[in-house]
Amino acid sequence: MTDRPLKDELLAVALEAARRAGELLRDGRPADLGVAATKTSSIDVVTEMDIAAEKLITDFLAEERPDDGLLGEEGASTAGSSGVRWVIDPIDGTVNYLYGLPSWSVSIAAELHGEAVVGVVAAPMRGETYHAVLDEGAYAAGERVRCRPAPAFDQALIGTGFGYLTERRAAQAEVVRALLPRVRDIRRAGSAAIDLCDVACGRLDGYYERGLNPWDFAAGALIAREAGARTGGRPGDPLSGELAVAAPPGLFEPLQELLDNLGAWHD
Ligand code: LIP
Repeated sequence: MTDRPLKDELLAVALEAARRAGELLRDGRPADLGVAATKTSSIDVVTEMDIAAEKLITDFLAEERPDDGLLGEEGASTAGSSGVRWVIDPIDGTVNYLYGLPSWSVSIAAELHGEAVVGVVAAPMRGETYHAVLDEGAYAAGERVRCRPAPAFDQALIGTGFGYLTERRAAQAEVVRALLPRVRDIRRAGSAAIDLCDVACGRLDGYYERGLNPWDFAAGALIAREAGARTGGRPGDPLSGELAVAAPPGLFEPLQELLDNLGAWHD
């Protein structure tokens, strides 16, 4: 059990870090923003703003909570000694940010002994910040949110995303091809953290993706669960890079089963 003062402190620190990074990214985006580097492929890009935002966040966290561990998409990695580890995606939806599309976010989660206890996702271009504290519900712009009740499967609006490697993208395309005729529609918005928060807010009925990293889902998955959604991977497995599924009970189970049968968990 996480004590009250610690929960309150972790939430306040995460909200302020996300606010500061979101402000930098929204107001400081260079008009001529380009690709600073690539990672797993030529389309897996990093900008100077990803790096700057992660530095802003990690410097702030080091001031506020110097004994905590860090794991960030752009390289932050320290063990810490407090039992708290911050899991940071400074820009989730980097390609959207690079192109000037609005669907990007700052995702910050605090884990205590490996369990996410606080999650914050700031979506500056939406003017919204989503947050959750373990066992205390999910909030969007300060208002309590709940996921939609499960619709009939063929009425479900499902979000997803794709990786950066050609072989994986080809396999993911086959899964979408099989799924699309069975559901209301598919949305591919480009930020896993926002997709998970959209499940929490009832703006998507469900979401799935293969190939996410911990920083993509750590905060958003907690927010989705605290809004009443189930999250997981293959049947019986937790949500992971192998497969991430999030949806309200009643939709989660048939979606998870179909995705497993379609091989959404492998390339
Ligand atoms: C992104 C994810 C998104 C996925 C993209 C990319 P990034 O994270 O949030 O769901 O479909 O391919 O991985 O790289 O922008 O932090």
